[in-house]
Amino acid sequence: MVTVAASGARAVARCLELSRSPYSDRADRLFRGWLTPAYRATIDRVGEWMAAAGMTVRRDAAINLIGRYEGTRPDAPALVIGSHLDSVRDGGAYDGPLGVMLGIECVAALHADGRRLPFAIEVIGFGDEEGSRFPAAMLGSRAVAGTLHPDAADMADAAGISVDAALREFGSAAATLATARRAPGTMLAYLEAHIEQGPVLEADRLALGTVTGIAAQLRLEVTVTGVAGHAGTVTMPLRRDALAAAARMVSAIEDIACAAASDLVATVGRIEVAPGAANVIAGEVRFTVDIRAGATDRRDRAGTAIGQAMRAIARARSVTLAVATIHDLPPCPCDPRLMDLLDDAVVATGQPSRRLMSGAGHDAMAMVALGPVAMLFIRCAGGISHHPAEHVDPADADSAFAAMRGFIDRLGDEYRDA
Ligand code: HGY
Ligand code: MN
Ligand code: MN
Repeated sequence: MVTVAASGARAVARCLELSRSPYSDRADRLFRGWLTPAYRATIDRVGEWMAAAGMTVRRDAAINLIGRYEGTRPDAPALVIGSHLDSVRDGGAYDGPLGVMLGIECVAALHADGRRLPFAIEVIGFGDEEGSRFPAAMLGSRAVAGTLHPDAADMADAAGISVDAALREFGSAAATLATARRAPGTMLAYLEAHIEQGPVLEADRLALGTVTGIAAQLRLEVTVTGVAGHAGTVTMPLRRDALAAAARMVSAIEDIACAAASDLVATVGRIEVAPGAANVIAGEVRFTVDIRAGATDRRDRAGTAIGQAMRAIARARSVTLAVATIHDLPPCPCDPRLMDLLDDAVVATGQPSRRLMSGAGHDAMAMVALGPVAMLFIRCAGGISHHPAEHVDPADADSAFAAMRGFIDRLGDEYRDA
């Protein structure tokens, strides 16, 4: 059998393979939820690629997929290279899987050359980063980091299937999620390669960037409760229209974010109206609010202003308001020493180093609880992501592959000399 040499281009091709049936839960577009049939097919396939790259392969209690390539010092903490295998609804092929595939390519190259580092390398495909099936996000990497919310297992998806029931489909269970936690002191460093999902690298005509940090995130679920009624008979002054109130709240949220004139962003991405009939005044509206900024205080000032604005609107319109925090993620600084190593490795590929912030969230935000993290950004066409038009040039993936191997070698040299 002809073995294809490891490369970034092969990582791109594998991401494309995974974007089609049976690795998507939708025939007409890409959606791969955690613990779905498409997820099962995906970890089977990616597990084959990990094994072919010389790794031992296992699944932890959160059904994250973990490949391990031993080092020369069995007791040394491991370099973990990871990203996520789940996708958003109607997503692109590269957000998540590209970082996992590139990790496999780096190990495959070492294996082909018969090389070992002083430390093991583990490649982790996290099962849930997007939160596209269950309400909260990053359940896979949080399980590994040991930072799962206590009631995470009680959450249910839109069909009412709980995390526990979904795990049982894979031979695990909520009660054993704690066993996915990685023992402290066993991770030397975490490296995540990920598409930029923004326009900066393309605007600078660069293939790669070194991430300096990841923005703080606050995600809320807002419930506005009014009184449903007949659209034809309830006069305007007597209405307690939950959707009209929610609409003003959504506009107020956008106004507050725009007025901040900073890196602050706020998004209402999902809204559900009940009962949702054309001739019925809305009785209840639920919507999400996603607030992000590079610094927690900027994020929280906006959160406070948004809460005040929503309460004032609720009072003025005689509707009730309930706000639940879905997740609250502090900003994640990348490690200065690892950033320097990554910069050197990027420069060795022939392009200048370029540092930039990440407004998008990543599993590195969870993994930083276990040790120092570094992220490598890869240019994506038009900065488009969370969209079927997401595209990566195989040549840029080859540059990322070269930079990651340079990073691994530099980390190995540093570890040997320590
Ligand atoms: O929401 C995010 O930033 C990530 O894509 N999950
Ligand atoms: Mn994403
Ligand atoms: Mn992602």
